Amino acid sequence: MAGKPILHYFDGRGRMENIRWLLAAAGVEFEEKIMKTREDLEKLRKDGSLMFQQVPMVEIDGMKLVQTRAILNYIAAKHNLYGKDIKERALIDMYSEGMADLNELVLLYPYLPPSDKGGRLTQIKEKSRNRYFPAFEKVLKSHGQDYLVGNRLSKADILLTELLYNVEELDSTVLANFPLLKALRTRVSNLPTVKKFLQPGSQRKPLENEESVEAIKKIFS
Ligand SMILES: N[C@@H](CCC(=O)N[C@@H](CS)C(=O)NCC(=O)O)C(=O)O
Repeated sequence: MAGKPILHYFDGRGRMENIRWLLAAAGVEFEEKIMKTREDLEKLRKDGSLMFQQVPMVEIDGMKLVQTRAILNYIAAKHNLYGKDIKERALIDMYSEGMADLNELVLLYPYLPPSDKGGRLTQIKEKSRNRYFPAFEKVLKSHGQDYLVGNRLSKADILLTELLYNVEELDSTVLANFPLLKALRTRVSNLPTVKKFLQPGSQRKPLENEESVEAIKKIFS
C-alpha cells in the first residue's frame, strides 16, 4: 500500500491550501513537513527535491511533484474528481483557472504591506461580486444541477467552496446575492470528508496573521 502523501510547505495557507482541501475532500490522509527556517528550504533545494527551487512540493506515489496545478490535477484524476471525459475535464479546468485567478489575489493579501491592503481588498470584492461569482452562479443556474460539471462532485466544486470561504472571511456580505453558490458551499461542506476538514483541529490552516507572515517572509528573504 502506498504511504500517505507528504506535503512540504511553510506553516500557512499560501498555495498549498488548495492541495490540503482537495486531499481532505477526497478522503486522503496526508502528512505535513513544515519548513520553519531558510535552512529548511535550502536543504530541500540542495538535495534536488524542488525542480524549480520552489514549494509547494508533494511526495506522492513515488514522485516529488511541484507546481500547484499539476499536483491538483494529479490528485483530481486519481480520485475521480476530474470529470468523465475530456469535455468535462476542459470545463473543470476552465472553471478552476478562473478560480485560481481570483485565489491568487486572495492568497497574497496577507503578505501585502498595510498601505496596499485597502486597494487589494476593494479589488477582491469587486472581482468576486462582478466577475467570478456571477459567472459560477450562471453555470449552476444554466443546468440546475447540484455540482458545477456533469452533476458530479469535481475538483472545481471543492476549490470553489474553499474560495467562497476565503473571500467571505474578508467580506462577510460578498455572497448575499448568490443563492446557488451558497447552496453549493453548503452541499460540499456537508460531505463527510469536508465536514471533518472544517472542524477545529483539522489540517486546515487559519488565515495568516502578522506574526506568521513575518516568520514566512524570513524563510524566503
Ligand atoms: N507556479 C508555482 C509557483 C510556486 C511559488 O511561487 N512558490 C513560492 C512559495 S508560495 C516559492 O517557492 N518562492 C520561492 C522562489 O520562487 O524562489 C506553483 O504554482 O507551484
